[in-house]
Amino acid sequence: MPNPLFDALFAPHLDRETPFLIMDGTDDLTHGAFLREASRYAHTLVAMGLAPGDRLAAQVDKSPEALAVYAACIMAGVVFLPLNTGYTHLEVDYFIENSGARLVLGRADALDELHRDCNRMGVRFETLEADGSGSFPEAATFQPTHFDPVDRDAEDVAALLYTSGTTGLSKGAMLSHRNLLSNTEVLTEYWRFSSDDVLIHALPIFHTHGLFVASNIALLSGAAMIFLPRFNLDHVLAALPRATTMMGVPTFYTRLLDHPDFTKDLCATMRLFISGSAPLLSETHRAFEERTGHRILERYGMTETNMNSSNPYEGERRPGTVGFPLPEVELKVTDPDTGETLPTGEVGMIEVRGPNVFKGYWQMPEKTAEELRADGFFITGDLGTISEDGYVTIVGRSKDLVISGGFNIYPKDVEQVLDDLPGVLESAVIGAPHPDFGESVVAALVPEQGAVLDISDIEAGISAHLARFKQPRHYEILDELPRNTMGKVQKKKLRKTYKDVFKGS
Ligand code: MLC
Ligand code: AMP
Repeated sequence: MPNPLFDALFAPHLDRETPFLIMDGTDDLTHGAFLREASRYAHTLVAMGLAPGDRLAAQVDKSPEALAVYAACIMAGVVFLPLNTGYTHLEVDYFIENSGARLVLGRADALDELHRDCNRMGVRFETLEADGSGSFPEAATFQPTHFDPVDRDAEDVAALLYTSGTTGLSKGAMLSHRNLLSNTEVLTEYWRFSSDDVLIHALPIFHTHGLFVASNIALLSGAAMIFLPRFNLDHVLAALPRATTMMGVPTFYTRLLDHPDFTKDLCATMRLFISGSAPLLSETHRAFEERTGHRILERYGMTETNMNSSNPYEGERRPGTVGFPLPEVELKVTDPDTGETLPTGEVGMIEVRGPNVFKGYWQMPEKTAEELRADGFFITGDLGTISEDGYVTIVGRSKDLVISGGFNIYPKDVEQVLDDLPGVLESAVIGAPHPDFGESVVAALVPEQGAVLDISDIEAGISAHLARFKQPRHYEILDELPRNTMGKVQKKKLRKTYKDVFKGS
């Protein structure tokens, strides 16, 4: 019986007692041990009444057990919905409600709020802690260690990943077995991954980068992962001499470069550093090569499409570019107004088509139609150009989006919360260059007539509603927002005015 992701990522390793998750300080896990754990979880999902196609939402810390939940979902045909651990319970409520999740896995510290919300919504709640304990793994203790995978079609949805939008409404991107597997196969070959590799995994596993790019590639190739709970500089420095590859957001690389212990010698066993999720500055690329002799390989992707383009493994890794469209991916640059393909070298909207492109947004056909053309091209919202020799460069975004340390923040999400605070007439949220996070959030606030705004009140007022990473790091109080003749807020002007607020921070 076919189950495309199971057959490719898990089946070959079922009885392999080869290193899979190398843990710092706790027990390492072999491929076999990981899959036995995942099998017990898959039985537990069935025992809890989940059927193929049901959604499981998980807001849990990174751990082997959390990754095993993903694997269990694939085995049982359950749609996996991972959530940023930084989200407040109010943010999570929306995802649970919108997806119609049958089961929510959370941390005990969320018990009071999230558990209560789940009770209200009639959704089952179980716990999974960072150390692998909790009511869910407990329920799995005596389940069998073999699970016959549920039959799945390549077009069946394997995961639902929410991405916000310029309207402030989060949309669940439906990713099928084919979407995920085709991209994993292409990338594994493009980046030459094999069972000899040891990948430093310091990314979160609730996003495309850490889950589908890093973990799926390791599984397909049989590579091991040094599985760190988060990006801790000392732990990454300690891991480097045991590793061959690393994947990260640009903040990983700037932080490494800022540390005097990060040397060429430390990278002696490394063959490849990969960067993505946000623009890598050319100066970082050059400084990295000077320090280590390695040219970072930059690639470009997004939640809806997985990876679209990559600099080559062999050949020139050109700083400031995201390389060539990947095999099987068509990438074109179009006129944002007409959709016509533009001549080589011109800047326009990047559109992509291929087996990597998602199936659409969960129960939002009209949103899907706005971004996914009938001919299969997805309108990315990224502005770019293709050079004569085929390199793609991203020059900006048409979507109103801030990318901070690889996390996406949609200004509308933040503005809606700010506008609701007492004394705030209106707000405008922008991104400004930040030395550590690449970009960080700035809010311009206009008080209601007669009101005096106190920033600490504002900060307290938003903290229950917005994940910490979305919260503004700098505020400006203005008499009015700059507007054009049509009355539209001139964010470009605000970005220019406040471009230096994080300089030196
Ligand atoms: C943490 N904080 C952030 C933040 N991460 N604030 C803004 N932006 C971020 N990215 C908050 C913390 O809550 C903390 O709040 C403060 O900032 C300082 O935390 P820190 O200790 O410096 O942060 P750290 O834990 O080191 O995290 C930084 C990071 C992490 C860059 C290592 O954010 C990270 O791992 N980012 C990767 C994101 C990612 O995987 N993106 C892929 C998306 S998929 P306080 O209150 O203490 O000040 C995608 C598609 C593709 O985009 O192409 O890949
Ligand atoms: P997400 O929705 O979290 O998947 O974020 C996807 C967005 O991240 C893309 O649409 C781009 O704007 C941005 N992105 C990803 N990789 C890169 C890159 N290498 N350079 C510039 N932007 C990138």
